[in-house]
Amino acid sequence: MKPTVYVINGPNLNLLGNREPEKYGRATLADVEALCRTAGERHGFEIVFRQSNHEGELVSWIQEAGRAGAAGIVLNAAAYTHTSVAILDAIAAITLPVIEVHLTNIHAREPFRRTSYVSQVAKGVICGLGPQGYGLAIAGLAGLAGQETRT
Ligand code: CA2
Repeated sequence: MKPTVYVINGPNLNLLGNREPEKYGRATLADVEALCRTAGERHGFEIVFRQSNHEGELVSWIQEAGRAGAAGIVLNAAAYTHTSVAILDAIAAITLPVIEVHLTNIHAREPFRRTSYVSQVAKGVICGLGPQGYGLAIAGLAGLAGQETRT
């Protein structure tokens, strides 16, 4: 059985591609999911892809990934990145690597976006590269897991 990577997306990311394309681009969340599945195939991972607008649901999925013994989590917690001690605590309570991803460069935007609770407990952080950041995060998890990659 292939190891699993959870890709977890936070609030409003369901709107991707339909609103504010100048900020977040034209790719939809379905496009991001397809990109993740392609990267998963390349790196030998099963992909569980989720999105929620609810903080507690994100916390439950982080716990689920921990219980399931996943290879890692790719997490775009969206606005909860900057506010959620609950998500920080959930990540701190599991041992799997979490790669924090943002479509935009959160350091080049409003000052409040420079604070990330997720970064304090993430193994790595990728931001500003758009949807390809998700693929790079999956490649990073493959490297950490010593996973064979298809050329
Ligand atoms: O750049 C990112 O990926 C963010 O996580 C996106 C969040 C934002 O709060 C973070 O600071 C950075 C916002 C997600 C909202 O997504 C939308 C997509 C299309 C239209 C409106 C919102």
